[in-house]
Amino acid sequence: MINKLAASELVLNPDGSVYHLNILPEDLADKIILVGDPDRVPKVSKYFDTVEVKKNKREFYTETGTLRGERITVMSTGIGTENIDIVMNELDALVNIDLQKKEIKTEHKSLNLFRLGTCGSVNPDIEVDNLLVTENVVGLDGLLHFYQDYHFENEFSKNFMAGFPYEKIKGMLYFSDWSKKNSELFKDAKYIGNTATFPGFYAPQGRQLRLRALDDRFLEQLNELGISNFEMETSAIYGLSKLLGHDATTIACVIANRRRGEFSADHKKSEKMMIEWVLERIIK
Ligand code: R1P
Ligand code: URA
Repeated sequence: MINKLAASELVLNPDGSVYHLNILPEDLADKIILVGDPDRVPKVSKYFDTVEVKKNKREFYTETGTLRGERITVMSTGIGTENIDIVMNELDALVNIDLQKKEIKTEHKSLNLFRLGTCGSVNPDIEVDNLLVTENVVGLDGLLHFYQDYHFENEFSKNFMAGFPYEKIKGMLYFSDWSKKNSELFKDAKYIGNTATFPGFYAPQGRQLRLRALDDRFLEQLNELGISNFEMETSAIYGLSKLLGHDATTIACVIANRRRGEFSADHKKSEKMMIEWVLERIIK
């Protein structure tokens, strides 16, 4: 491992903040809520008692404050695992790299990450407008294959690989699971399930507008392999958290049941319920 990083590797803004997130180490709490939609940031921070930081660049909006005396950050990631690659590396740099010296710190700091997202269900029995916490995740986006030494295997991943019928895509798959440390907090969730993270919203999620998707039975096949739901970020959050030494959990409200063709009648209400449910559990 190279300890001194070149200016081209760890890019900083003129004020010393990390390039995309546009924040400084002191702007960040150790407990971080990640949301996809930038409009979800104030919907979370409105519950904070104080807000001391409000910064943004592109789709990355950050607010840091306190709730019941504890420091907490909420940050938007935008859509997709490419964005998560940026978010996870820059969050880690903020705590584990001396930005001024551009040197990796000898002491490692672990962050506690909670993704509050929306998702679609591939299990006909999962009711919309309920919460689902991700235990296992399969990434169909390929991101973790660009990192050396990433390997994760458990019973779920072995069974999934054994049954996955799409040879063209098989090489892109990778797996991870939730942080055991956080799992206790969410054990009373309505659904604890296995999530597929897709590299797109349309054909990768089986949607067909003017273009045909790979297979009409794609989502059904995934459900038969143990997948409950899907979205576009969790594989990268869980996979990079394992590599970087952080704890991560995804909680999502199910806004669509694709097998039953149903969409939430009021997904803003489910989003609010999710935010309150999670804040109650992560800040005592
Ligand atoms: C697609 O509409 C987006 O919604 C889901 C997907 O993962 C994707 O980012 O999550 P968010 O509601 O957190 O953005
Ligand atoms: N998020 C997704 O990525 N897909 C859906 O259908 C719903 C939420």
